[in-house]
Amino acid sequence: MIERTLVLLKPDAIQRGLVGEILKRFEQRGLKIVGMKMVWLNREFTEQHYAEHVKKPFFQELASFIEEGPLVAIVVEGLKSISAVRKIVGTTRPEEALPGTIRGDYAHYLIRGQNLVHASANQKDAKKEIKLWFKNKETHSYQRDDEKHTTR
Ligand code: DAT
Ligand code: MG
Repeated sequence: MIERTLVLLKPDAIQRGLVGEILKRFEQRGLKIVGMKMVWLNREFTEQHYAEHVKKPFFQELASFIEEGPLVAIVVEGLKSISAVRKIVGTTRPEEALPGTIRGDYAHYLIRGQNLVHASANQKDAKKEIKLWFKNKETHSYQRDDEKHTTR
């Protein structure tokens, strides 16, 4: 099933100059970027995005980090993209993430939630998060020229 999922290149990815490196991993896999923008969060929006974590002990640190600078939000489309993207991203704790994953290649310590990327966890979250982050007009259905080679 063709799905869409929300991915955030968190402020640490921008500060460390890893935006291109991270985008490349989705692009070269044949997953399609159908929405993209730079956003600087305020607390109200952070609480909406991380509603499930607002009461957790790590939330204040996570929120202060995610609001510290701009991030890049993208929508990624493709076959089973929700679970595929989570695999490309790796486990929440970078020290447990497999080499070859984004977190496993570029992070090791989880400091203030700095693990480079957010990716929707399941279909319900993906739907909710894309609606929160992108207006309908800000996502685009289009064909990539390489699809005749990479897509069934
Ligand atoms: P994920 O981002 O892998 O979906 P999550 O939804 O459980 O993980 O948590 C959201 C973010 O919060 C996560 O990327 C990093 C931070 N975080 C999660 N658990 C944490 C913890 N125990 N201590 C510090 N930060 C944590
Ligand atoms: Mg999550």
